[in-house]
Amino acid sequence: MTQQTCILIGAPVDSGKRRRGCLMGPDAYRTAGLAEALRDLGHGVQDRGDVRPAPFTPKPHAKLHALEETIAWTTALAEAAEAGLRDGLPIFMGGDHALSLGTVLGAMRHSEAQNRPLFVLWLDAHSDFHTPETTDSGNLHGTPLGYVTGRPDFDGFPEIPMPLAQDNIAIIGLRSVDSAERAALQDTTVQRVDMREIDETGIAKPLSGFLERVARSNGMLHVSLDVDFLDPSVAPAVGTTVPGGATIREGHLVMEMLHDSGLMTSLDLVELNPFLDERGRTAQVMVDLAASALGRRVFDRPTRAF
Ligand code: 6HN
Ligand code: MN
Ligand code: MN
Ligand code: MN
Repeated sequence: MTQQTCILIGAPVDSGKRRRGCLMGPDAYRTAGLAEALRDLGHGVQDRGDVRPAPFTPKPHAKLHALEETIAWTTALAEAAEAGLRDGLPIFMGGDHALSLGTVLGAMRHSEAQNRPLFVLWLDAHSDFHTPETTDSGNLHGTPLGYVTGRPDFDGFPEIPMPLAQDNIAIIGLRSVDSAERAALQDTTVQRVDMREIDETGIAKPLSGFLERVARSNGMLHVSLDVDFLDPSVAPAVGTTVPGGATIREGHLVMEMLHDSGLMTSLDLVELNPFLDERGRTAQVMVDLAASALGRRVFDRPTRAF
């Protein structure tokens, strides 16, 4: 198994929505033993501590919650992501999904410097494709895919160098998409895999199709794992639970396939709200999934094409 240098980066972002608690996420992952699990697999692990937002002045906004703070996090996390990608495989311990405004931006800058295309795998019940104009909730954790694909009205956010190509995005696990997001997504080539497709065909098939495309393009692959991708019965510690989510086995299969592919270059663990957890079990599930993505296996098996 290839050994990696895993760079753990705490991203205690709590500004992407109104319900508080995701700021405790990084320490929950540390407590649940993320670093130890990765070291047990033979990887090098560096915990760089928690990122802080760039300086900002909060300004009230008629609709958007904590806009200035979220912009400040985006600036800081894009830099942390770029630096982390230069040194190894960054794993962002969130924090709510607004952190991906910054981590994907950083990955875009890095892949541009490497002259390799960036692909993004979004494992989520939601599509997070809003713009600051289309969001009804005003919660910016619902906007990162809108931002990185160059949708309008992200005033004040860092400039997007070159929008992420729609063809390079897959969203898997969908079961809660707002009508404005649906309308916008329907005009795109973003690969959308909802729970019905997963029920009908299994999760491996759409995922392998996507991974094949990444491999063919010699792409870099950023994976963003939202806790609510999983069913709330197995992962209750999230503010935006939606019934009918992925099972533990579907989650692990995705992670195992990612590992077999050797393609993943950065990983977000987002939306864990330890205040809502039951004796740390959601944090533990997320640590176990990350370990699967980095090669944890019960038995060795012959490598097969993904
Ligand atoms: N997430 N579409 C809803 C909204 O408020 O815009 C939910 C967003 C959920 C965000 O999954 O990270
Ligand atoms: Mn999300
Ligand atoms: Mn979600
Ligand atoms: Mn919405």
